[in-house]
Amino acid sequence: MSQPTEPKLPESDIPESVARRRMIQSFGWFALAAAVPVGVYEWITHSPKLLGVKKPLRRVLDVNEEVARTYFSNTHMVPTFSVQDAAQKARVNGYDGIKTPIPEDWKLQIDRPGAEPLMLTIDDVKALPKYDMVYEFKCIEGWSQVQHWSGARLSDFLEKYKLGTKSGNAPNPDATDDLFKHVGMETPDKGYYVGIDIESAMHPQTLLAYELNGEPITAPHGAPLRLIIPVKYGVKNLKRIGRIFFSDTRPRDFWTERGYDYYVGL
Ligand SMILES: Nc1nc2c(c(=O)[nH]1)N[C@H]1C(S)=C(S)[C@@H](COP(=O)(O)O)O[C@H]1N2
Ligand SMILES: [Mo]
Repeated sequence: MSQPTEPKLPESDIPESVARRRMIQSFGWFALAAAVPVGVYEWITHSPKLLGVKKPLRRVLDVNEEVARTYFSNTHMVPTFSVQDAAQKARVNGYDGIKTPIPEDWKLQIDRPGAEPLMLTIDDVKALPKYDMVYEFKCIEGWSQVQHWSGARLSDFLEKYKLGTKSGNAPNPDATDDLFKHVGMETPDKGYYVGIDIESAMHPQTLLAYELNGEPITAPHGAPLRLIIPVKYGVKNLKRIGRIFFSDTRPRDFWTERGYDYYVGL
């Protein structure tokens, strides 16, 4: 197997908005989630003096509640396009974990705390409401393409199968402590694997996708089921999902092990 050599995006090529968001990320997603909707980010950056002023504890609690709501409402949406704008032929990139034939007995394995793993079929995923996502897929190698994917929202999936929580209940905006911090996914042969923060996993535009351009996904694009996560670069969009699990520690990540940023958000 040849050494993977996805070139790292030079810092100077990173748009200012991305650089700023990265800075905010290091400050913490919770801070961003809390700050943007209530204008606190502006307040902090433009009125540093006020930071020294003691605020009633109640205000802090309000902000915490805002965090919990935002966690679920996920107001930041990636721009979408009409179906006609999608490339007729989607580009293929990356074969790690999909070099062997798709296992004939393929099932989607979902690990759960204190319970047997769920073993699901593609029909189980198709039973959920179907969404189309036409958006600009971006690879850190420097290419992008408007692509049309369809599938079930990962958030609907977690809700239906009561996943991502320590209690075994469905995710609940009033109990974010109950949520695991990360989702891990890997191919059936474990040749490719990603870790994703739960906020991005539960974003309304994140799909368990089974169609590309209205047709079942082909093997090179990740049949029978792949992750489409528009708030992340291509690397996190794992093809041929075999297993999904949840944890509070970062799941291992193929490209992070090869020197990439873990978060790789847009
Ligand atoms: N299993 C697996 N998934 C993967 C990869 C891979 O090598 N193996 N490459 C990633 C990268 S770097 C990109 S850009 C996208 C490309 O998806 P595509 O081939 O459908 O264009 O898949 C991602 N998911
Ligand atoms: Mo990529």
